[in-house]
Amino acid sequence: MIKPDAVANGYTGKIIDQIIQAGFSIQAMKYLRLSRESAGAFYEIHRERPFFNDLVDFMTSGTIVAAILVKENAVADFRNLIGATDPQKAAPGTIRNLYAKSIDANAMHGSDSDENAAIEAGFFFSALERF
Ligand code: FUP
Repeated sequence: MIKPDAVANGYTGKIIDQIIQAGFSIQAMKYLRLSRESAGAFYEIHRERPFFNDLVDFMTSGTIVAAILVKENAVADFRNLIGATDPQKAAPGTIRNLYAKSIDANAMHGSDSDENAAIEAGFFFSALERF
């Protein structure tokens, strides 16, 4: 998922190019804007954390791009491509290092396991949009 800060700052094309150059293929992709309810559901695991309301505010602040990406070892390779959650700690050349400004507005989301990738794909895309 390309988050609202990166879309609003005009980085969508550069980020998609970096993802493709890194060997991922795009199985499905769309622009959308999350409701508060859907953003809260997506980040349900963080509901009790102090930053939850700010996270929902941010994730509903603008358009996002959701995608299903395919690659061998995709979860680990994608997390390496996007870099650490805090952009100050993200390695040089990673998407968060290049395009994110803060830990809350950090440009990208990547699934943290194959299991969550399947759940998150189902969150954004109907069976008709996947194969
Ligand atoms: P990541 O898997 O790298 O997206 O990181 P987390 O699942 O730990 O966090 C999800 C989102 O919560 C982050 F992208 C931004 C937000 N967050 C904060 O705003 N503050 C924090 O201290 C940690 C996370």
